[in-house]
Amino acid sequence: MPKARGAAGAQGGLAGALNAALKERDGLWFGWSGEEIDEHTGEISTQTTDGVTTATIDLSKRDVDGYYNGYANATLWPLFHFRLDLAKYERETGKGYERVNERFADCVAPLIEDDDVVWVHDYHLIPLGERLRSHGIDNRIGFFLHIPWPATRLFVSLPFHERLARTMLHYDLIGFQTQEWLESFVHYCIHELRAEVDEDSGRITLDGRTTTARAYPIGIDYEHFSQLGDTGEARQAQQRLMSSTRRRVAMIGVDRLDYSKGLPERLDGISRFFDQHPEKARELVFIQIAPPSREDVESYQKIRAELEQKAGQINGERSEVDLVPVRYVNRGYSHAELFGFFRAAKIGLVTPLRDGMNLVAKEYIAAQDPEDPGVLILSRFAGAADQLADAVLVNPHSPDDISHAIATALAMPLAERKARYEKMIRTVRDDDVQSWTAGFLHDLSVAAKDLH
Ligand code: ADQ
Repeated sequence: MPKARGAAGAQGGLAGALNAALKERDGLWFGWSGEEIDEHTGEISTQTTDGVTTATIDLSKRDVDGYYNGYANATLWPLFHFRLDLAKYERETGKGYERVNERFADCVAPLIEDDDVVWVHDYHLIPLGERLRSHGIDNRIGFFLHIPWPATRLFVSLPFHERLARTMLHYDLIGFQTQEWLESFVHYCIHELRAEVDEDSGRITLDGRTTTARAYPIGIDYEHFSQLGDTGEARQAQQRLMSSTRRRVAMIGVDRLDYSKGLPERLDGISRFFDQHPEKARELVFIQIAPPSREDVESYQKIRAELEQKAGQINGERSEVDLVPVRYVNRGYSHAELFGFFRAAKIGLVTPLRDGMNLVAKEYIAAQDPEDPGVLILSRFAGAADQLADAVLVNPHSPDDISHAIATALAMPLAERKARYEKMIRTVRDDDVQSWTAGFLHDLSVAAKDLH
């Protein structure tokens, strides 16, 4: 069986999802080590653990500033999350992005063998497929975008948008999280690139090359995650939360500290809820777990300060000697501990302003007690809302909507909680990360047949 070749940017939320897929296929993971060095050397370090070989290169400080902190995280990330107000357009960082993708192609091309399937992940590496083609690699190459693809009207604000979009068409298969992001991409291809599109099969043809674009909603590793529930670590975490909240209802949010996750807006919604139901301040505790991320990017420092200020304000207004309504925790926890916290929390608040998918929503459902499940409040702008339509769906920009959803969740009878949970757990369990990987890799092999 051909080995799988994976490539991804610095490890993040999606690393866990991919490891399982690589393990099964004797795969090789290639990417940035996360380390900075003075000058780029192109030296590759490899390490094999549990059947997965990891090959990484270090990047120079200049490359990290331009490519990672600059173009990937201060240009593409905000733009693709519909935040034109935060997107920075700098030629220098754009050049850094292209330079580093070329470096990656240089380093990984010699590691690719004839039968290998190459799977490139995410916005850090959009041009990598096209760069590999220029190195003579004609293997099957697929690309998966973990974040949204923005509407054409937003995407065209990116200088050289056409150059970036055209590189996408060098992949054999392009995967998006949802139909909506797929449709935005197809719309761009039709109206800006004048590509020929067969919407039924997802085939896009331009300049004699054909690629297939489809939606593949990512799932969680359900089996592994649910087994964590039996560990002492999960039970202790659950106990810890329950005993510290006593008879109050615990409501939980777990996110990377990122402006796309809608955290200040969530606190505005909670504040509105307490304004409208002051008596509930004694009955409800909100726990927000949000470890800092991307701290070298300015907009991330701002969000941290804003959140601290808003949490402080609610607590200043509503605290009593024996009660603090908002607990804001600035650190990460293990998945086992998160399982325990999710199980103890009767309401899960997942309210991103925009999110490719959002795995926290699926983990919250997976951690519930089937006999007494909690209620998921979910943003309609998260990719996950398509599959989890039985959550209480909200507009995360509206404090009134969030407040109303909290009141609905608190009052929801057991029978309705169970009915909603039963529908949602089915998709979380069945559409897991293993079936996501198998589906993508199957289509990649079929999509490629015509070309190879
Ligand atoms: P992320 O933006 O990182 O990922 P998400 O899907 O919510 O977002 O989370 C990924 C993982 O990180 C989850 O397993 C979660 O438990 C963990 N995590 C998040 N916050 C945490 C915290 N405070 N402490 C500990 N762990 C935490 C990107 C896209 C998403 C998409 C994923 C996968 O932005 O839309 O769902 O990739 O494709």
